[in-house]
Amino acid sequence: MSLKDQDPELYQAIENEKKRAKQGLELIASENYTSQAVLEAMGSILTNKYAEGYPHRRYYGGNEFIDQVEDLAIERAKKLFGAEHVNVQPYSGTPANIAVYVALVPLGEKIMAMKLAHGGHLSHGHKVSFTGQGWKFVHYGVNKEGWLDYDEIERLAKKEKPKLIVSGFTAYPRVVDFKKFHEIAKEVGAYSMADIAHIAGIIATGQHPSPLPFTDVVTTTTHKTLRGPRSAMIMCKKELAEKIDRAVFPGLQGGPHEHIIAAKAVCFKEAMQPEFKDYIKQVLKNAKTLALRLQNYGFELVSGGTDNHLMLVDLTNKKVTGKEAETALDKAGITVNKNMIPYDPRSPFDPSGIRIGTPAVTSRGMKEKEMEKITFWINKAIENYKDKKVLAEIKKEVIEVCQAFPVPGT
Ligand code: DSN
Repeated sequence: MSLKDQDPELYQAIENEKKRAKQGLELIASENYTSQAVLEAMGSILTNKYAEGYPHRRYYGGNEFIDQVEDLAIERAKKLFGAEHVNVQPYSGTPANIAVYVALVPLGEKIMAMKLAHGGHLSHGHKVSFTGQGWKFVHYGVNKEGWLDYDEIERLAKKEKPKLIVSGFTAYPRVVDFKKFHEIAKEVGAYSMADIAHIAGIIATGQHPSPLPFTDVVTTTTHKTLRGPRSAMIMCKKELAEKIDRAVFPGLQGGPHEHIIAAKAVCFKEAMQPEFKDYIKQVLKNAKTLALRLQNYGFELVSGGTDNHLMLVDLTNKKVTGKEAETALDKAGITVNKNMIPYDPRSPFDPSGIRIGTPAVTSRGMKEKEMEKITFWINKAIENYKDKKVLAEIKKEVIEVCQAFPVPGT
């Protein structure tokens, strides 16, 4: 029986979400739209199978085809990123990061990472995350202009002597010098780890310097710029393979989600195609256009611009808070997220900024012309953030333009 017939209530919720996706502009920097093929693999019968263990070393019978699926995902990921070893089983980004910490750093020992308020991640040792409770994190930040200061990071590493140094960020709009991070780690006898979740697609297509092969461990989610299923993986040097694999299973996880692993294999193949490289090129062009146009409207961008798919807008001079801007834009059919800016005097619940990204709108085929239109709407919505009528008018225009840009998979 079809979902529609068997469970109309749930079916309707999905249809509503489809409509929301089609009628709105998705500018959340970590979101994207997967292909039909990725969706198909995720919805396949592979979800039925238990496959605890690793390919050709399982705790259950009947895994000959599951092994083929996982082998394909591993081989493709290795090729795509030039990795020595890949574990495709982590369920998501945070569990992947925890698995690395478990594998390489005894509980209670020191790890260094970027603070959340400056563009890090909860799983990089924030106190409300288990990571911040299980290990002793020391945090670096960006300078007053919003840039990483490698001399300062080196000074802190020498003083604190962590066992692991984490690079990779969720709200840093500039190129990251992964080589420098690795060198600092080696200087103090630490492992180097890069969490490339946000920029994985940019790295895979050679449009941002890669942390591989020199970084000891690289984690990534697979659903952001990489445009795959909501999941993650860990890449590492051969000599760390056993530790990492053991930390994932049996250390932290049980049965792998082979339907999602299949979808990752599909995504890795897609990411090797010339069309994907062109897609990422456009993501970057769109981000540059959006950033420049916002600046023309008097918006201040942390670090003064962007080199990647995202930008951080400091709304202080606009006399609007991040929460007010997010709410107003929502009403106008434009989805962004409120975000702390470095040295933010406000709270995470109502910070001074918003984060904007172009991966999702670019997957719909939008280009520079649409980015200009989008900045016009963003400016208008923020200038009139209390005016329901203006926001409703913008929403109407947004819906009209969106009709010409189908959402993949809907
Ligand atoms: N939620 C992701 C982001 O938006 O960057 C990180 O987990």
